[in-house]
Amino acid sequence: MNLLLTGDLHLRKTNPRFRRDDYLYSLTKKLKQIVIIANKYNAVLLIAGDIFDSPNVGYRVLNTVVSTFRKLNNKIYAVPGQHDMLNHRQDMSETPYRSLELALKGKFIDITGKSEVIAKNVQVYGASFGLEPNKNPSTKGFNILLAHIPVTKGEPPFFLTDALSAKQALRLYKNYQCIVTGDYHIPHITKLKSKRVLVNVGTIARNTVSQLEYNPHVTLLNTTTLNIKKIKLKVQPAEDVFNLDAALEQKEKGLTLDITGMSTLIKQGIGNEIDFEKIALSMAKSDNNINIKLLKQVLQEAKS
Ligand SMILES: [Mn+2]
Repeated sequence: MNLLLTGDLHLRKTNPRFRRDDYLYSLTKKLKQIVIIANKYNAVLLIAGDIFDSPNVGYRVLNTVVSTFRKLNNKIYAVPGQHDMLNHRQDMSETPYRSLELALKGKFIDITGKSEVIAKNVQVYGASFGLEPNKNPSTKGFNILLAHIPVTKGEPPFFLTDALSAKQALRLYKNYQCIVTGDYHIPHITKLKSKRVLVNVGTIARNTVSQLEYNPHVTLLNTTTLNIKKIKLKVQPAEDVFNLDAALEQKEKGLTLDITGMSTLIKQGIGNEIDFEKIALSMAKSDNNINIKLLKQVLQEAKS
């Protein structure tokens, strides 16, 4: 059977910084492409969390997803990410994620903490953000783990304290033939000789100017042949959707520190001694909108 893998959709109606298009309209076009691709390949859609950017995205976003996903011929299996949750709580009863499940009853399956047979000898197990995935699936055959856990391609950077490398995840969840993860926004695939595979889906949305070169895609996987195909989503050129002049101006001022990223790092650092300089410089390295020279100057001045 065919599976279409995606996640980290981060649907919202407000524009991320420097985006100047109608962002929800652009996201909707991507959702429609995903539906067309899933139907073309007769695939079941797996969503590895963070469908919504926050539980407060509003009805327009919710209604857009409901009406778009209604056109899917097959089922959707999903787990919530922290962005779908209210204050990181497992109780989804006050979230658009739950409304989506109710609106698409029988079609959209929240597989958190559960498992389901989706084809002969193919089972999917789910773990939401914050829930430890089941290490011992009770079934034989092709077991799939769908989880919202941070998995990096190689060794995780120091500030992602709870992340696993793809190899670690494949070892830890060794009773799964296929592991599908969301949370870490950079997509990657690791395939072992033993015919086991990990797919970290990657985000479909370019929501920061550091992603100008990023090509959003979805991943098609056949459970029998284990063939994998990356299918690019059509997107508008970066210069049409981003206000590059404003981004450049900010870069010159050295002011585009990613505040959300910063606060996440600080939260992760609680309990340890927080080294702001290390954190800031490390973030600057991965974000080409930060003027490192200027940042160093500011840090130097702060210390003196
Ligand atoms: Mn995410």
